[in-house]
Amino acid sequence: MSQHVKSDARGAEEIIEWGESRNIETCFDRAEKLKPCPIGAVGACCKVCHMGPCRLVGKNAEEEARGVCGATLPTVAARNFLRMIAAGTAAHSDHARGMAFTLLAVAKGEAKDFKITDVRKLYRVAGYLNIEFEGREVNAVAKDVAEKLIEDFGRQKGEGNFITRAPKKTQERWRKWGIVPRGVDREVCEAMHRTNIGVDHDPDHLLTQGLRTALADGWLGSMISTDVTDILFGTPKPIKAEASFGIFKEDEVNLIVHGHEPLLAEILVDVVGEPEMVEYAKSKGAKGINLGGMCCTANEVLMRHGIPTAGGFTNQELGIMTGLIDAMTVDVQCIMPAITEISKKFHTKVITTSEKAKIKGAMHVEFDEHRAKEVAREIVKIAVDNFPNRTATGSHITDKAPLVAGFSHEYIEYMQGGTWRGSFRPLNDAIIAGRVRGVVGLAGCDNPRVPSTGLHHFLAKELIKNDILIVSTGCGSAACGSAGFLTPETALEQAGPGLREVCEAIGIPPILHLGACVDNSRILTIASAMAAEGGLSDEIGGMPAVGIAPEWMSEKAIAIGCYFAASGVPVIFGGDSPVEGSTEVTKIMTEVWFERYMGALHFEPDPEKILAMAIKYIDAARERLKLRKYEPGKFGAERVLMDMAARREIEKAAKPHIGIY
Ligand code: SF4
Ligand code: MSK
Repeated sequence: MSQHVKSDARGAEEIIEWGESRNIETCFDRAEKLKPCPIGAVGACCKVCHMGPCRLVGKNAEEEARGVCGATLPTVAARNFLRMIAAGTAAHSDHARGMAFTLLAVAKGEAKDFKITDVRKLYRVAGYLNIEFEGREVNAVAKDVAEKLIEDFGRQKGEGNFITRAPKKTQERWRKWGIVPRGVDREVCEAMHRTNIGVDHDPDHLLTQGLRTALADGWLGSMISTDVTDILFGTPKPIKAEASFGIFKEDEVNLIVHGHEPLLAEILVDVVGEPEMVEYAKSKGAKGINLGGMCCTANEVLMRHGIPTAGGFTNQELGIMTGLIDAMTVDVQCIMPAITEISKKFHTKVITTSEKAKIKGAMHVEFDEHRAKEVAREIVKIAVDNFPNRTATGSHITDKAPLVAGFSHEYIEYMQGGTWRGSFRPLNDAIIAGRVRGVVGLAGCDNPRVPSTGLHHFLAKELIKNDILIVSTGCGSAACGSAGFLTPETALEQAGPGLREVCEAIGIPPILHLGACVDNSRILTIASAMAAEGGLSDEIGGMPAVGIAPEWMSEKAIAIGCYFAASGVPVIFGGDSPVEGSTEVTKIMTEVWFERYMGALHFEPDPEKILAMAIKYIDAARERLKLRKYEPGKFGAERVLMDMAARREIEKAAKPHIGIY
C-alpha cells in the first residue's frame, strides 16, 4: 500500500481520479488542504470558557503553561478527552434510547408495522433483567423489558441493569475504583458538569469519570441497542452478501440507507419488495428497486437480510460520484454534510430522516415508527421518481466482493457445538492449545487522513497470518468486506495454520463480522462468555485479546476504546494521540489503567508498531495465563472441533431443531 494512495478501498482510487479530473472535491482533498491544528490535536487547547480559548504551549508546557484560570495542560487534556467520551456515549445511547422506546411502542401495539421477531432473545434479555416470562403474553414481557431498559437512561443512583452480565471479578474492579455507571444521562451530564470551568481539575479524577461514562456506553446504551434490535428484527446468523460500489445496479433504482439507525432501513427491506412498488419502478423504466447501505445502517440490514453494503465512512461521497445512486437516506452519525454539496453535481437526492438531524440542501422526510411503512413508501417513491433523471454523468465504476456476515455472539456460541452443545469451550481450547494465538477486535472508522481502509487491510492480513482470530464491527468490517476478506476462503489462503484449521472445521471466515458500531457490545458478551467458560482468565482482563481501531475519527470510537479499556482489554488506536501534549494523562491511560483494570488505551500511528504491540500484549497474556508458548503450526492436545455435518447428526438424534442457539 503506497502512502500516496488516498483510499485502499476497492474501486475508490479510480473514482477519486475520475473526480479529480473534473475538479470534484472530496474529503480526501479537504484532508490534504486542511492540516489539523497542532495545538488542538494534542489536547492543549481549552475553550470551555470565554476567558479563552487558552493554548497551553511552550517548551515546558506540561509543567509551566497555564490557562487564564490557572488550568494546567494535564487538566485541559483530560477535560477535552472526557468531553469526547461523553459525546460518543451520548451518540450511541441516544440511538439506543430510540430502540428501547420503539420496543415499548411495539409492545403497546402503537407501532403496527413492527413486531417482535426473536421471542427467544426477548426471553433471554428478560432473564438478565429478572423479568418473569414463562406463560406470559409476549407483548407483556416486551413491555416490561422495554420499561426496565429505559430506566438505564435516567437512573440517578444504583447500577446499570446489565452490569451483572460482566464477570464477577470485572465487576469487583469497577466497584473498587468507583466506575460502575448509574444511568447514561447521569454520567454524560456529570461529565459535562465536571469539565465546565472551575469544577474538576485532577486529571486522574476526570479520566475516572471518563471510564464510568464509557462503561455507560458499552454496558448500557450500546448493549441495549444490540439486544433490542435483535429482539425486534432477529438475532443475526451467517448470511452471504456483497460489498463495494458494484452493488449499485445500472438498470434498477438504487436506494441507499446511510447512518446508524436500523428502523427505517428494516421497513424499507419489506417495502422495496412490494409488488406495487416494483410495478411503479418498472413504470419509470427501471427493472426493479435495489436497496443497499453505507456505514452502520448498512451493517444492521447486512447482518439480518444480506442487504449489500457500498462500504464505510469515506465511501459516501464516492458512492454519489458513481452517478448511480437515485436516493440516499441519512439518519444520524457519520454523515458528511458534504454529501448534499456533491449530490448537486449528480442527480442523487439526499433525504434526511431523523428529527434530530437536518442538512442544508437535503430533502427532509421524517421517520416516525408509528407510521413506518407510509414513510418508507414515500421515500421509495422519491427514489423511483428520480430514476429517469439519471444521466451518463458519474464514474460508473462498479466492482464488488462477496462476503459472509451475521456473526452474533449467539451464533458464535452455536457454531461451537450446535443447539444443544453450543459453548465457548472449543474457542477457549483452541487458544489454550495455541491453534488460535489470541483474539483481536478490529473495529472503528476509516479515515481520509491515512490511505483509507488501508490500515485495516494491512492489520487484518497480518493478524490472521499470525493465527489471531478477528472479530470486527463498523466500518472496519466494511473495509474487510470490500477487500474480500470476509469469506471462508480467506482462511484457507491467508490464515496461519492453526487458525486455518479452526476456520475450516467450522466453515467460517477468519474475520467475523459482528455488526455495527453499537454491536461492539457483542464483543463484551463474548469476552464475558469466554471468562465464564474457564481455562483462560476468569475476568475480561488478562485474556489474550486486544482491541484495535487503526483509522478512528469519531468521538464514538473514543468512548468504545475506553469501555474496552475499563473492561480489561488493552486497546490500540491509530493516528496521533489527542492527549499527546500531556505525559501525565498518557501515563494514566496506559500504565495506571492497566494496573487498575488490566486494560489500556494507546495511540500509535505506525501500523507495523500497532501490530507488534498487539502481538506483544497477546503473548504476554498467554504467558501470564501459563498457556503453551505460541509457535506457528505446533499445537497442544485439545478437543476435536466438530464440523457442521457431525453437529447436525447429533442434533437430529437429540431433539427437533428449534432455532439457531
Ligand atoms: Fe482558559 Fe481556564 Fe477558560 Fe479553559 S477554563 S478557556 S484554560 S480560562
Ligand atoms: S459508521 S463511527 S465511521 S465505524 Fe458506525 Fe464507521 Fe466510525 Fe462511523
